[in-house]
Amino acid sequence: MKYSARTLFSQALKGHKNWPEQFPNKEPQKDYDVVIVGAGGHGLGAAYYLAKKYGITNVAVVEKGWLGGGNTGRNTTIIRSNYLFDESAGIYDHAVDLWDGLSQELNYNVMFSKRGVLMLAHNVHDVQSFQRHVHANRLNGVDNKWLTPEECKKFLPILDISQDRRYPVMGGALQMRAGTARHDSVAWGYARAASALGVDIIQNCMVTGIRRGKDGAVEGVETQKGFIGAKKIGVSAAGNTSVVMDMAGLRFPLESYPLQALVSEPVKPVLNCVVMSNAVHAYISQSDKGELVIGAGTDQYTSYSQRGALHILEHTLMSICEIFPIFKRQRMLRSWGGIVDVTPDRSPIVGKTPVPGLYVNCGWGTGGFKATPGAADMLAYTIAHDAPHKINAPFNLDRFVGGRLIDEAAAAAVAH
Ligand code: FAD
Ligand code: PYC
Repeated sequence: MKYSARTLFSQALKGHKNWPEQFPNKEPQKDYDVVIVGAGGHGLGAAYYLAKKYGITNVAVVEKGWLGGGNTGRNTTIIRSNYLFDESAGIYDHAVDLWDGLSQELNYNVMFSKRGVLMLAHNVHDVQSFQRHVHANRLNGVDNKWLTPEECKKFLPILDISQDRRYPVMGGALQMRAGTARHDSVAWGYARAASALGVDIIQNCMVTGIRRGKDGAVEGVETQKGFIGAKKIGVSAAGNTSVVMDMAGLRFPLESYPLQALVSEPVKPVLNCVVMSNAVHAYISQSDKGELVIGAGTDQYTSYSQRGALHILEHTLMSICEIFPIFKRQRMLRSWGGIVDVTPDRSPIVGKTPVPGLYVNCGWGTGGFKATPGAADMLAYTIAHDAPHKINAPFNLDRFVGGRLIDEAAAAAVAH
């Protein structure tokens, strides 16, 4: 008998000591108060906060694959809150605050490591833009400071700051509360904690339809395991949101793109922080195992495939070597891709939809891992109160009608 890679992977997970006792893969009941579509960090976290903060425990998280197998398990784990606009500072910094106590909250080590994120400036535009970010961040109480090339070098000794390079380092913005976390631990930590509070996690169960009553309100979801009734539905299905929303008759302002990453063979500690270079398009950190973790750019073409084009990886590695010639002979171990859904202003949508009882968390694009606890908290709040919290209120769907965009794409000059 032949097994797919996915089957083998899920069998390997079952062999893990925490499986299945601590993450029971339930069969669905007939009815729930809330069904969350998508068992990524955001969906599992929302289920956890619904149960923990609001006592809503009759909740199911319905997942087409395995928990954490989407973007949550595929990203480069960069956590930071150094965005330009006030609204972004509100939601991303709320997330960074929650990251701080998350291991204790979940009793599961998510390995949040505040090793600092250094964003390198290579031209006058970068310098002006990053300094503007530093000022805006500080006005919002978000830590971020400007470093000269010498200060960058002092902080990151392997950095080459000679000014005759093709992309000279003209300075950098350093956020010290920023860093990385262990991505699958986040999904598993939320899953275990939610499950312990009574939440059902139903894997291998794709949602294929959203049933609405005569009054237009949601009644439940059609799935591969049959109909599951729900008074409220929260959709947190990154990359696939437009497909799921279409099931409710809604057209969403989203495009889905593959986004890739890759890791090198493990090496001894060499990189003490996260480095981002928007102009050259290189993002790199070193994992606790020693692998260099490298993020690529999105493909140019829309797709729902969890793999991207080879030339994107090639470009990424050229960029990394441009900034760090020291890595030129480093061998790569593996690469993978995920699907990210992006909005026109590259800011997320977290809130109510025009369909009564249907809520959404999407559009985090290339940058939603950092937001996981904050987004989950806000989705849970919105579902519990049938109204957004003041932090996620600006990230509503209506802004694409009214034009009150939160244009972080223009602010950063790249999608990240
Ligand atoms: P996911 O983890 O993708 O969860 C959504 C789940 O919904 C999936 O498990 C999927 O299977 C499920 N689903 C979809 N459709 C259905 C359906 N019909 N029925 C049932 N289930 C369904 N962000 C950062 O902040 N920092 C980074 O460094 C970073 N790097 C990235 C690098 C890569 C290569 C990628 C792909 C993404 C990166 N991101 C990063 C973005 C980040 O990973 C995502 O924004 C975030 O993980 C989204 O979390 P989620 O829980 O919403 O989505
Ligand atoms: O959001 O910081 C980010 C990021 C870096 C690479 C992909 N996303």
